[in-house]
Amino acid sequence: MELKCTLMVFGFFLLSSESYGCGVGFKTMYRFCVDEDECVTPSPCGENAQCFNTDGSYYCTCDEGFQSYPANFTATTGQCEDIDECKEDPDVCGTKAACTNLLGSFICVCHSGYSNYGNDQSECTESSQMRFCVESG
Ligand SMILES: [Ca+2]
Repeated sequence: MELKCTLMVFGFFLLSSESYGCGVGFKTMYRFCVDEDECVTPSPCGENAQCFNTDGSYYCTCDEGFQSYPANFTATTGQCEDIDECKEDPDVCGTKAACTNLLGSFICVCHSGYSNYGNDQSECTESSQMRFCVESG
């Protein structure tokens, strides 16, 4: 009878330690509490974000072109949203172009006669070809 009671207590101890012994962010492995890697796929950070596993927790940061408040967040405290570069900086493309916001990016479309020479995110200057025509014509 005494042995049976001891086994029951021991069994309860094992059960409880496996179910409740480890805090949030940890899991039981061979009766030890080890860090749980929350960043395994699917990532809790959602799209357009990077997940960083830490001891007992994790955090997310946004990819370039996206932002969140706060900058470091978890699935319950934030998410990444596209930065509207055209709104944030109305002069980002200068006065010789139209700015178009894209998901995670933006593009400057030059007015006629102006060019940013293949760098779609820079200000447009007077096209050298145009200048040549004006100068020679
Ligand atoms: Ca954008």
